[in-house]
Amino acid sequence: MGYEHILVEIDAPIATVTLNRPKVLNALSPDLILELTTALSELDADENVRAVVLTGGPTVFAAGADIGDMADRGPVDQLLRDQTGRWAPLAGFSKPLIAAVNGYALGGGCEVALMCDLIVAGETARFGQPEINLGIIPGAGGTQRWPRTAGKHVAMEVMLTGAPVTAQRAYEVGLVNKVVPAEMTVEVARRLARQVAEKAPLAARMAKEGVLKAFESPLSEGLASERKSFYFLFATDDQKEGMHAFLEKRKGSFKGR
Ligand code: DAK
Repeated sequence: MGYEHILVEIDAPIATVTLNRPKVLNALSPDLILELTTALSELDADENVRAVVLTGGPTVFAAGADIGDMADRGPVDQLLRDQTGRWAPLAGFSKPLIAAVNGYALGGGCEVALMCDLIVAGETARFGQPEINLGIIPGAGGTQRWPRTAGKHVAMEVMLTGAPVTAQRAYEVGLVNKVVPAEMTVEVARRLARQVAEKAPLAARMAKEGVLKAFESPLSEGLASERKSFYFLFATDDQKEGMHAFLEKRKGSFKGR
């Protein structure tokens, strides 16, 4: 399918999705969100793709939801447009998803980055939730994912002041994995994606599921779930391949089976 607001490049085993509305700093219009979630659903189903990089390109990640599109809407408009599952293909993406962030990641843009599994930030990156300046609050998980990632007080500061944090501060509070020169952001994220894509895909999937489960469940439930995934992986060809490859002193070749 051809897209108007995003670019999708597949270079198996990785893919890169680039948000592409530069004139409005990649503001997340409903059309862009639909294209993004459609593309992610397709990439999730494509067995040749094992990890995905999501970026806004060299200067901006995304300045948030499209304010022009929201300004005169009422609560019922929001409710009806926010159909269940609007963000599900992103939040529920089963493969490793790596955000490559340069420049602003604000509002919904920051929430999109927070839904990714790893974040590579260029030195120019700024992460923030400025919704309070518009008389609203985050609506795509910001109030929940910030404290779970960076802790209560950083989350409060970001929500209540509306001021973004720098890439360096985001790194220090554990929001991002790496800070790199801005011109390297996408390349470093792709390198990371290729590294992850070499691993056994089902193990990567279960590892991701396990970590996300930690945010949703009591410890005992998370541990029980982890154990079941662990047992399950012994039914895969890739577990046999991985262990025999180790014993035979060669690199494992994983098929996702
Ligand atoms: N929406 C629409 N247009 C935007 C935009 C946005 N979020 N951000 C920037 N633009 C446009 C500007 O209007 C400007 O357009 P022209 O004037 O050239 O036509 C162009 O992009 C360049 O922006 P600036 O001239 O302002 O550029 P600066 O470098 O001076 O400033 C800035 C960059 C990022 C600091 C500034 O543009 C800014 O403050 N932008 C707004 C950031 C913001 O408030 N973001 C939060 C939006 S609220 C939901 C879930 C989530 C959400 C909503 C619903 N549901 C579940 C239903 C999320 C809400 C939000 O994200």
